[in-house]
Amino acid sequence: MNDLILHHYPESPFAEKIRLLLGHKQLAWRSVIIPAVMPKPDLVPLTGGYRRTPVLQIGADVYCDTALIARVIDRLHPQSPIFPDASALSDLALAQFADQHLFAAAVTYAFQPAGLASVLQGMSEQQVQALIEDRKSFRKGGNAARLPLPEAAALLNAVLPRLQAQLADGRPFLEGSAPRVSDFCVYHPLWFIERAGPLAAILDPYPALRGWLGRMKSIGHGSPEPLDSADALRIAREATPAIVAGRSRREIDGFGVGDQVLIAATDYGVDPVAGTLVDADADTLAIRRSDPAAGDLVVHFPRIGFRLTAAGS
Ligand SMILES: N[C@@H](CCC(=O)N[C@@H](CS)C(=O)NCC(=O)O)C(=O)O
Repeated sequence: MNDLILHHYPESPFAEKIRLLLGHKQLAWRSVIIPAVMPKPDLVPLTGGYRRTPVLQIGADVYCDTALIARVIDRLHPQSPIFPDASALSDLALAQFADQHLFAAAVTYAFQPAGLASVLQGMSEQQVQALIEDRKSFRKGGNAARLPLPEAAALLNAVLPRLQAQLADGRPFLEGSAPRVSDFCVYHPLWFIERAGPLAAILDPYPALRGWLGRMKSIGHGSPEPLDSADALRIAREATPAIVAGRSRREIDGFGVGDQVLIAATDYGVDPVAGTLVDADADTLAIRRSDPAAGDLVVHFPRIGFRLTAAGS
């Protein structure tokens, strides 16, 4: 019941961030492959509407967004911590920068015509069209526009030499001898660029960076075992959500435990999730909800990057 169940698909960079973290912790985990486009009929009953990739399920607890998923895995499996100093602002800042800006630049860069064939390898013409249509509606209502190519290239040209410089003293990882959260967050956008055929040459002038990419890749994915999505729903139905602390932030957000609320990402994939607020602190929000297929659940979100509103608003 306490198995870590990752709902993901192989081509997702954010999923790769978490697969690699599971490898870093040398964990066994269950792997549910979900569709890359809507509909996601066995995922949405778990999340209540959130559709982004990946999602972590532990019994009847569902964790959305890799910023939170990474913290949860680090807390439950504290060996080789990637947040050795939980209050360090530098970890949070570099992680957010990479997940948001470096990722956006990598996607625009890799989706140039010269990279498309490699990035979309194995997909039929029909699947490619479905992906394009899906991603248009995915961005609707969010505050993150797609980054134009000149800006994406400018960002990469500013960041890549700095990563090279940071690693040039021979340190194995960005902050020293062991990987921290920033390594995983910087890795997944560059992993995506590496998959973009001839466009991956943008990494060639940076040998220390290439060496670091190889070290990160060799961490591997731990020990995944396939799990059917119907079994993941059954596991949720048969489990009881972990008791959450029940903290309230009424004085800050205007909401308290017991309120009916909606929670939605602000950048893209903004589908709201409705439920009863059960926990809220500076870093996390959690709501309780029920679903006929998945039973009673608690769905958890990071606080940063999510909007909390009253149900019916
Ligand atoms: N901030 C989110 C971003 C996740 C994200 O952008 N995931 C992409 C895949 S890499 C996605 O959801 N794409 C649409 C989909 O899979 O339906 C996180 O850290 O989990």
